[in-house]
Amino acid sequence: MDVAIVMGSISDWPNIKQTASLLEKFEVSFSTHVISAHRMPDQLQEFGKQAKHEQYKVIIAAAGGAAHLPGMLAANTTLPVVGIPVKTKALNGMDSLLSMVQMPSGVPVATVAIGDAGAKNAAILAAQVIALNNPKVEKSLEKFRNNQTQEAINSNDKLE
Ligand code: RP5
Repeated sequence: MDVAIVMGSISDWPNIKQTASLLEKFEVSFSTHVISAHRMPDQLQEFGKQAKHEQYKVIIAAAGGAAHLPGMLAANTTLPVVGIPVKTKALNGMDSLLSMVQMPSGVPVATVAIGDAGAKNAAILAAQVIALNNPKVEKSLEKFRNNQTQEAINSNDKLE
């Protein structure tokens, strides 16, 4: 598998299944995992340490609240980690966003937007990395971009 999608809780899945759907569309191979940083700290560390050995090329990590999952995965691997801040009830995901994007110097988490846009952009960003060495994925991405452009152009027809 090229990409690992890791989420902190099964409660993240309704948001994160959009990431999985887009990776499928781009024909990027991936696996999905629930690994809670605070409820499964040993498993989290093990996953990060083994990720390169498992041949993953990118890790997508989604979490909400005090969202240490992506940062702790990044601390245990030199693979690129894309963080998705899950929208929370208490603070609308600002907590998730800041705890990912404000990683101290030395261990980056490539943080995307809160919620749906982030879930989709994480898949696109991961596919762009995979496309560097995979012409089939590169083609899928080009098609996706062209369709998106065409839809935006066509939306002019809806103006009165
Ligand atoms: C985080 O805490 C998860 O990523 C989730 O977004 C949030 C709440 O988890 P649950 O209490 O719903 O399992 O670890």
